[in-house]
Amino acid sequence: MTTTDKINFSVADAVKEGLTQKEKSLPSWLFYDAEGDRLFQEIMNMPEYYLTNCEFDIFQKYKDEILSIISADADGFNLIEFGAGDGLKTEILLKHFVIKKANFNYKPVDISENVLNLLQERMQKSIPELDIKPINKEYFSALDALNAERKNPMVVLFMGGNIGNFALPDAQTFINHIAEKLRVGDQIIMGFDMKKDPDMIRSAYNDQQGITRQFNMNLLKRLNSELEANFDLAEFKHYPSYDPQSGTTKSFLISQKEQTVYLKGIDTTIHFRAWEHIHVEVSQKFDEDMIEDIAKEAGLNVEKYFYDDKKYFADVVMRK
Ligand code: AVJ
Repeated sequence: MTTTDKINFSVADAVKEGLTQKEKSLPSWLFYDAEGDRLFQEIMNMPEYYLTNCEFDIFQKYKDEILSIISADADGFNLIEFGAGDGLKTEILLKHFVIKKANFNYKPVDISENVLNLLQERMQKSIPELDIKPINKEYFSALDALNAERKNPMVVLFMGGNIGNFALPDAQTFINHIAEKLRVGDQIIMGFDMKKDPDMIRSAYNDQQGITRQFNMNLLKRLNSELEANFDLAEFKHYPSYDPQSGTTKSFLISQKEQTVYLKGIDTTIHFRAWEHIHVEVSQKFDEDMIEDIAKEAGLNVEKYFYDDKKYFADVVMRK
């Protein structure tokens, strides 16, 4: 096998584009190779990573109120979920909706057929009565396909802190696009991580055991193996920041000296000044005013905030 045979071109393109810009950056989806998936699971078990339990608590506590706000004035609804993952959290809602004999179908959307198959298997085992129809498409084409055939209202679920991985203008564009495809009365339920004690936020992205550090450094390891790069991991450091004014957490990999790295797989040489950074992730935090503004701009009304006990996180219901 030659070098180029092994290379995943979307990774190669993203890395080349990100590292040859004036301000170096890498897209955060690059974190998630097999090792990155494993490390993220570990992050979720860290005491500092408060996000893990928030949505569980919210769904356990408010599943009934969530159902009534969804089905308030409809005979039935289509529940579309973007990025369901393993479905562990969604299952709490789905079980309750089925017990309450709500008239709905569940349509998880993912571009990975594998993810959908695992999810379907799991749900069929734990909730046999569930009407589940996975859609193996990109998010917005899935909404188009559903719009072509549906009568009942649609509820779009987008949970986790996932919207936070977009820079704010991109988050707005993403929500605008969903909203454009909704009909009047349709709803979105979206998870937002809220502004809180800045020290607590910084610790969540810099746990004591150093798992988040490993998660970030794994990006360079990945480039070393997939793109045959020669990053010396000891010469870079993980640095997370939080700006309470903007609510933006950013993670950086910082070059601790002037150095040159060669990525053989894409025949690219990258020069780093001492203390130059690579921006690798945004994790945006919100307050109610920000959410209100985003909703308004997208032509949506905020109907309800569902919070965990400590008000760290909100699942927000918005209606067109
Ligand atoms: C998966 C986007 C919710 O931003 O909190 C965790 C990813 N990065 N620790 C987040 C992540 C570092 C996480 N999300």
